Amino acid sequence: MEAIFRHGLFNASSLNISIRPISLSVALLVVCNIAECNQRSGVKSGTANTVTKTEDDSPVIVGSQKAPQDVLPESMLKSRTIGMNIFGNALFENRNGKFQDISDKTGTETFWPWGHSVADLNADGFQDIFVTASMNYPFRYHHNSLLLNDRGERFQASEFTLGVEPRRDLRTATPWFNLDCAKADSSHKLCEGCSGPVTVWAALGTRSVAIFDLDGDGDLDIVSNDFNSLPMVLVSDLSTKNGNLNYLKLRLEGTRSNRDGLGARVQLFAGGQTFTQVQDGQSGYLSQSSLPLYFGLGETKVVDRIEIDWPGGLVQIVRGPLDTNRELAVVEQESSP
Ligand SMILES: [Ca+2]
Ligand SMILES: [Ca+2]
Ligand SMILES: [Ca+2]
Repeated sequence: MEAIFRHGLFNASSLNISIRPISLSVALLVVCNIAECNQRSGVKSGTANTVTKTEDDSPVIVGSQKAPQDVLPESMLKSRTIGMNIFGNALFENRNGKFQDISDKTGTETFWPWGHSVADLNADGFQDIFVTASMNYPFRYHHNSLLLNDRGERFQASEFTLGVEPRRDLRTATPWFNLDCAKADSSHKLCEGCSGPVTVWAALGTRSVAIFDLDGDGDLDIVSNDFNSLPMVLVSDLSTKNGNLNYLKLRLEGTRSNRDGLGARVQLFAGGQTFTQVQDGQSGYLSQSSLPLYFGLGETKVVDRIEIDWPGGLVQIVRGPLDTNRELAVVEQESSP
């Protein structure tokens, strides 16, 4: 299956994407943060698999008598000085109520994240991740990441093969502020060696990203919010390139619980497989995607059954066969049948 993202605002040349699969069979939690020594949110223990946090956010190791170098995640050990690195993503696997960091072995460490949005960008039934990155002035540019889920086993960094990077015209920076080195700003450190007006540039940086079907053609598109710069609109051509695209959008309408069914757990049964999603608002950091749940179905064309566990406690069953490639609205029942 192939798909391509086109920079809608920038007319960047499209790149063919070899889209690989994504979806995880167990509950997973992705945590992104960016921090230096006194801002980290915790480290895991080597034996107790416990994540903790101190009041001043300094790192702490729980449940282990091992030396730090024996218990810190692999990604932290790549720094020469512990505590002076950027602490990137952490992907925690829920193992019967205890979480284990699997970010390195699953390929989810991107080293400079701001936030992430999760959706099935190639509609293969496995959830993919878009991770925003970069820090603007005075830091260097860092690319955004698109991690394609390789059938729940690991993620493949695909931002360059899918056309997300590089940006239009290879842009990595933008004018940030001006200095008058002849007068008011003459003592500024950046005026050294300069005697006239100076424009200081900064690296571009993406903060948030929303994923939804922007043009209503059945594939998921991406819109980013870039700090002090234009947004990026990444338009997918999956629906035109893949004549076998199969998906179902599910819009929940709550009655007894809440209007949009936030908190509902949905299981979709199709082709002998079970697809599970939670109506969590479909949101990344500082962004809000559209609410219909988007189920990529891979090769499956008919849905056999949908089970919705509404937050009010009612379990509702929608019996099939149900046609795909459309939006289906389900209204919460007033009571169990
Ligand atoms: Ca996918
Ligand atoms: Ca679309
Ligand atoms: Ca499209």
